[in-house]
Amino acid sequence: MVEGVACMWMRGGTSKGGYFLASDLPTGKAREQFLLEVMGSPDERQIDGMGGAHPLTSKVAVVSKSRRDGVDVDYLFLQVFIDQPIVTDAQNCGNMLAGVGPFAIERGLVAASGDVTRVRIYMENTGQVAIASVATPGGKVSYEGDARIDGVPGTSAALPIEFRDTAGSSCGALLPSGNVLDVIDGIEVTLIDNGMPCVVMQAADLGITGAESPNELEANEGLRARLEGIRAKAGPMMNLGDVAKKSVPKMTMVSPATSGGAISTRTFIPHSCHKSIGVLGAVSVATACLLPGSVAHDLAVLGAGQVRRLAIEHPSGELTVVAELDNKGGVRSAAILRTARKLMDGLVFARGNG
Ligand code: NQM
Repeated sequence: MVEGVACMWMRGGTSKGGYFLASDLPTGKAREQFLLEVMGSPDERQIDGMGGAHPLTSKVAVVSKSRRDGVDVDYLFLQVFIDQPIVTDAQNCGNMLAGVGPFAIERGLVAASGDVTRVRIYMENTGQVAIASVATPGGKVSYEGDARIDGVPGTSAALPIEFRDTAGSSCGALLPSGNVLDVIDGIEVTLIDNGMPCVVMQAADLGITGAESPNELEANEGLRARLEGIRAKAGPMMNLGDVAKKSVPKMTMVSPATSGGAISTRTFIPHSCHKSIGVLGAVSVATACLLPGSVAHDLAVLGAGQVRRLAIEHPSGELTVVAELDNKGGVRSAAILRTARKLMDGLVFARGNG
């Protein structure tokens, strides 16, 4: 690929990465190799590429016009590993999802209609649909606004996203082991997937308070080894098979909320500790909170009513999940608020080319 490839670099929620039209990218192994070179992987500093040397800034969204009924665009999320030559579609990303609606409108895949354009997005990684509401005053995407999300400085246009039917997105069932509580390596866990496969554990059971900073937790070698041991056993129990080279399941440790929210979290994704929490990870943790018998239920402040606002606290603030319950108390749909911003629109070059 001698010529550069059209690419928009965007912040989506608390993540950042490259947005491509599927038609602009090669396919199969050639696409993997191209994206590794674009990001500068494998290299822990990603010095020869665009990646930011952290899993949250080494992400790609591949977008195309959808042929599916009732859907505008298809979105494939790809995680580009930093220090290994791996590009995986084994997980979804609800943060990069926030940039997909604006990107689709900017590239002419979806026509803006009115002040807010609803973009129906099929998430190819998990086979589910999300609906993003994008600010389009005067028929153009606007990134300016007064919405604030924790983990991002300043304010931007509000970009609410609704999820339906996310249960069992990658694991085939909300509770893939069939249990609300399992025990792995002597630790009680709730194995759950409401959009993101997560192993939920009580922080206290792992000998931490749950108030530690991500840097402190990453420096705790004993904790990391314990989490990886649990993760390896949780993978097959969650129908994910051998997860040694996968970025799922995520490992979330919960403790009582400290700032008036529903619960406090610290999440390994799975080897670095998230500075906040993933969107679908937060939806899965909120769902665990609402399930009687889970490791999170008794620690959580749940409120009352058919619609619950659960502020999932994380190291840089909180992410509120608005969960609508069904008649059995399960989560029927979930909505979250994100923002996104266009950072760069141009051509990106693979190593040795251009
Ligand atoms: O859970 C991080 C992120 C994510 C994924 C991760 C995400 C989600 O913060 O929906 O957004 O867990 O790898 O972007």
